[in-house]
Amino acid sequence: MNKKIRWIVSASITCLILLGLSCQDTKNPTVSITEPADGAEVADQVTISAQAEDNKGIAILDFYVDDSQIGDDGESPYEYTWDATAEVPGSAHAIFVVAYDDAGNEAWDSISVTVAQE
Ligand SMILES: [Ca+2]
Repeated sequence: MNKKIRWIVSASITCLILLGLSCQDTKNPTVSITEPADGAEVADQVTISAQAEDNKGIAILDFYVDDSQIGDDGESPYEYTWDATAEVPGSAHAIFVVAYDDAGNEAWDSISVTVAQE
């Protein structure tokens, strides 16, 4: 191997190592549901709000009610409106929000709410 090729090869390997270290995002985002409050009584159109942060940037938040995804939001403020009008009065429901960063790391938060009696 002549000197020039050897230099190119070693420079390329160094670049790959540096690139890998600087680009890899292994830090999970954080997320918390800010509205409604855990244990709240809800009715009609329920706005679900969440705060999410990440060292590199949030890609998207997925919103779930009772294990079914009802929507997502990719821009702050993160929120989605759940239509609870068809739910049984007095019934309890789990609200679950998952946040993903650009590298696919995730975080989640969940609360439970009760649909108000008529
Ligand atoms: Ca991250």
